[in-house]
Amino acid sequence: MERTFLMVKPDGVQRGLIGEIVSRFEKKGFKLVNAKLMTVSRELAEKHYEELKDKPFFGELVDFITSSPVFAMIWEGDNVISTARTMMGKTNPADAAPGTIRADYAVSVGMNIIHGSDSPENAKREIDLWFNGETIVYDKAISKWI
Ligand code: 3AN
Repeated sequence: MERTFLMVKPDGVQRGLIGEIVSRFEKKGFKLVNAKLMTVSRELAEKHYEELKDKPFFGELVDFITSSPVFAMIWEGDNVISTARTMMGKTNPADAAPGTIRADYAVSVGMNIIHGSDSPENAKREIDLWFNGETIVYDKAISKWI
C-alpha cells in the first residue's frame, strides 16, 4: 500500500482550510494514517526543501513555512502519491485545473495552500523526516468501509 506526505501550509491553516482539505482526501477514499498541527523549525524546513536550495525563492519559502503552524499528514491508498498531486493541482494556481485544491483556494505560487510528495522516493524521505516513519495502525475491521 502506497503512502504520501501531505501538508496544509501556513496560508491554508490560517484560512481555516484544514477541514476542507482533509475532507477531500477522506471522501476520495484515502486513509489518514498520521497527522499533527505543528510549528516548523528552520532546520526541518531547510531539510524538507533541500532540492530547492539553489532557487532564488528558497529563503522566502523557508521564511513562509516557518512563519506559523502547518498541518502535517500521512495518507495511504492505491496510487496516493500521484492522485494527491492531481487533486492538489499545478504548483502555480493560475495553471491548476478547475476543481483542484490550488485552483479552488489559491492565487499565488508562493502561498499555494498545500504540499504533497512528488515521487515514491520523496514520499519515503518526507514521511521519515516529519514523522520518523511512524504511522497509526487501524483495526482491520475499519478497512471494509473504505
Ligand atoms: P510543488 O509544491 O508543486 O511540488 P515545487 O516543489 O516546485 O512545487 O516547489 C515547492 C514550493 O516552492 C511550492 N509549493 C511553492 O510554494 C514554492 N515555489 C515554487 N516555485 C516558486 C516561485 N517561482 N516563486 C515562489 N515560490 C515558489
